Formats: sequence, C-alpha cells, structure tokens
Amino acid sequence: MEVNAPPLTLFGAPVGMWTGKIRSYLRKQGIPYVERFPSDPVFELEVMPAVKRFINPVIRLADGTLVQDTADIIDHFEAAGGIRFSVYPQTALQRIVAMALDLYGGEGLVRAAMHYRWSYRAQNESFLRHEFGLSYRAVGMPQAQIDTQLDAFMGYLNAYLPKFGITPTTQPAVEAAYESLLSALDAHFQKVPYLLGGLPTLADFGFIANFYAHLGRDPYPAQQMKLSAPSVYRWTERMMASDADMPEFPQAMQMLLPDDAIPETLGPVLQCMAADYLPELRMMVRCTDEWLATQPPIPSGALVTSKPSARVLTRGRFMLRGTELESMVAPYTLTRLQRVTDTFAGLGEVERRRVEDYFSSHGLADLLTLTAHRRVERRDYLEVWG
Ligand SMILES: N[C@@H](CCC(=O)N[C@@H](CS)C(=O)NCC(=O)O)C(=O)O
Repeated sequence: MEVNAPPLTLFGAPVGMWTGKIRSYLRKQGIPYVERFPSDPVFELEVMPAVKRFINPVIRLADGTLVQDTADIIDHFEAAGGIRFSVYPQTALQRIVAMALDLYGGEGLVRAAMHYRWSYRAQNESFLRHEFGLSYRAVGMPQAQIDTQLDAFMGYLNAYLPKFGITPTTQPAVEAAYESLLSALDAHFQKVPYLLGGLPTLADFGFIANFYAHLGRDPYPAQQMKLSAPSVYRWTERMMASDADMPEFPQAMQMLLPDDAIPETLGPVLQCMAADYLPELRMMVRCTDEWLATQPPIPSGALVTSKPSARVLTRGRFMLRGTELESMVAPYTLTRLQRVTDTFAGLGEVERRRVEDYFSSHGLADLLTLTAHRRVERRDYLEVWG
C-alpha cells in the first residue's frame, strides 16, 4: 500500500534546469507531489503525445490535466489558491522588478548554465553520467543500452554550446558576465534572504532554474560558487527548503519590504542585467521584426516555429562585453519579455513614472517598452503568433 500518495505528479529530474524551479515552488508552497522521471511510461505514453514534444517539467493534476511550462505551472497554482503566499508582489515596482528578474534569471542565464555544465564537461562528466543515467535506469534497461542513450542525449545537449554562441572566443565574456553577477548576488544575499526581501518571488524562482541544477549543483560551477559566492550557494539551499530557511537573518520578517521598496543591494544585479542581457533582448526583438518583414501575412494562432519541437525562430548577433556573439532568437523568451512590457503598460501614469525612474537609474528603461511587431502567445502547450 502506498502511504499518502500525493495527487500531483511532477515529471522531471534532479539534473533538469526547469524542474528545480517547480520543485522549489511546490516545496515553498507546501504542495505535496510525487516526482517521476521523463522515462516513466506515463510520460512517454500520455504526457509527450499531449504536449507534442519532449519537454520537462510537466505536472499532472489528480484529474489528469497536464500543465507544461514553469510559468504556466506557477500561474496555475496562483489561480487555484491553496498556496501559502503569492509569488507575484502586489505593488507596482516590486512586481515589475520581479518579472524583469524572472526573465533575466530564467532566460538570460541559460547560456552561463549551459557553459559551466558542458564546456567543463571533463570536470562534470562522472556526475552528469550518474545524474542523466538515473532517468534511464528507472526503466530497468541493460547497462549497454543506458550508455548508448546517455552518449546520444548528453551529446545532443552538449551541442547546444555553439547554438548559444559559446565558443573558445566568446567564453571569456560569458564568464566575466557571470562572475560580475555572482559577486553582485553574493553582496545582496549577505544582507537579504531572497531577492526582494524576506519572501521568494517570481524573481527567485527565475534564478533558481539556472542556479540549482547547473550552476549550484554540477561539480565545477558549484565549487566555484561555494568558494567565491558562499551566500549565493546558501540561497540555493534556502530555495530548495520547504521552510523559509534563513537562520542567518533572525530579524527578517517573511515579507517583502514595505512601501514598494527594493533592497538597495539589488541595484547592482539589475545593472548586470542592463549591461549583459539587455543587448541580447534588443537583438531578439529586432531580429523577430526583421524575420516578420520577410514573411507573407501570418494568421493569428499559427505556430511560431516550423514544428512543435523547434524552439528557435532565427539567429542574430549582439555584443557581450566587447565580444560579438551569435545566438538564438527564441520566441518563448518574447513571452517573458511581454509580461514585463504588458504590466508596465497597464500601470497608471504616476506609477509608470515611478517605475520608469527606478529602471532608468539602473540602465534598464528600454526594457519596459521593448516589444516586437507581433505578439507571441502560448496555446495548447506551444508558442503561437498573437
Ligand atoms: N520554458 C520552459 C522550458 C522547459 C525546458 O526547456 N526544459 C528542458 C529540460 S530542463 C527540455 O525539456 N529540453 C529538451 C530539449 O532541449 O530538447 C519552462 O519554463 O518550463
């Protein structure tokens, strides 16, 4: 007999980037779940055909409803209720800062996460083989078959490096940007338990995607983080705990700052976003518009990419710390950017000015109105044109 089997299934794996974000959210919210690997027969026979591609995490509710994409999963629980607290701040500036940092920590740091996992493959290899192997072992395959599948899947993921523009020439810029961010975050987490104060928000869940499985757990980057930014490492532990886990801050209340204030130590983190991510976002919007200009009229609701498994519209170039990178234009990223620009557009005049002043003083004013000519929406688990 299975004791207290939770009705919620999380399909994902400890080694997966986005699964860690949802595992963290479910624990923080006290929502019981059972985790299953993507090699589980239910994932292969029921989930994948429904969501039309291999992607995780996916959650399966008691009634069989599937929710895919970590943003949609969080929004599902925020709407359904039964959570301990909302991860959407209620006031204008905190809300938009949380959304901007969700975009940066989630989409903007995938390059660094992939770099430190796969460019340092020799240092990470035995751990990664163990971790990726777990999901295959779960179905009881013979070892030789596990090894063949592992070689193929790890090779497929490793091959993302050049797609993200990570080459021997660009690696120093990728690392310099990450090191600056790590140092800004470490200074922040010495003073404040979570990004916006005493409670995790969308911002923390965006960052934990990349800072858990890859940057905070793979041997090479985890050691770097422990040695050079121990307060960031402690925050990764805190994010995976089911309680507030902040004994370093005995005075801290489990709430955000009053009066829509943003911790001062977050300023340098936003400046990192302005310097090292905004140029890439500008490129994505420009390249999307250029791509659209070459196309015949596209009906609303049409799939954005050529097939469900394709995540990339086109490629484009941008500068990172004086080095040119060529990388992917991912329509999904535009949906995260739209959440920032939509929320900003929905503010009243006075609040708009207040938010704009704050973003301007951190070099991020452009972010608030950066929109492509067409919207990207999510429908039936896929990205479509709005
Ligand atoms: N935007 C999605 C991303 C999910 C995602 O990209 N998952 C990765 C694993 S961590 C994946 O399934 N990758 C499959 C592939 O690259 O083919 C989310 O927030 O859930």
